[in-house]
Amino acid sequence: MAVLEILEFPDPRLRTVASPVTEFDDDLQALIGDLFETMYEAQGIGLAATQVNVHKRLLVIDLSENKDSPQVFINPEFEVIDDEETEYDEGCLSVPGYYETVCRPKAIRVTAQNINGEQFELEATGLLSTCIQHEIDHLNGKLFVDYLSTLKRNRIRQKLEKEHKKTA
Ligand code: GNR
Ligand code: NI
Repeated sequence: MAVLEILEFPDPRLRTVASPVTEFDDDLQALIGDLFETMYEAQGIGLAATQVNVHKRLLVIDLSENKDSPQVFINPEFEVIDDEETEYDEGCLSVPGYYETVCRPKAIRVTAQNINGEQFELEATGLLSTCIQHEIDHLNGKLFVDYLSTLKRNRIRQKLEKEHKKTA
């Protein structure tokens, strides 16, 4: 397993729309292992393949305190089942150091495939709902900063670009 580099906003590669996973093979297993290792190392609760420059429709989540409840979603789709909105202070490993309130639909029904290609379905509310929507946005080239005002987004972009120049 390996810790992979996480792309940071405003890297244009984060805008790539990911393609469906079609092969449920050893390479996919290895990629999923790397995604978890990268997410745990970065102390995130979720990670989309897009963030490590792999443009496949695949994401991992672990919301547990002890980091012992890994969840994998391959080719995920969701529908809104309660369009009441909830607010959450969102952060993103691709926008390090910034937290902003984002409104999203409260309850969703998710369908996805597991590591063996088997279809499953679940309903999510709360942080799981927010996190799945945040990760599926990544697969579509979207970031949480896109929900903020242009002014806020540009401020964050400028500050991160400055950081990147320092460490480049
Ligand atoms: O670690 C993460 N925390 C988080 C907090 C609130 C809403 C969404 C997230 S996801 C984020 C990890 C990440 O960037 N996933 O794409
Ligand atoms: Ni993110």
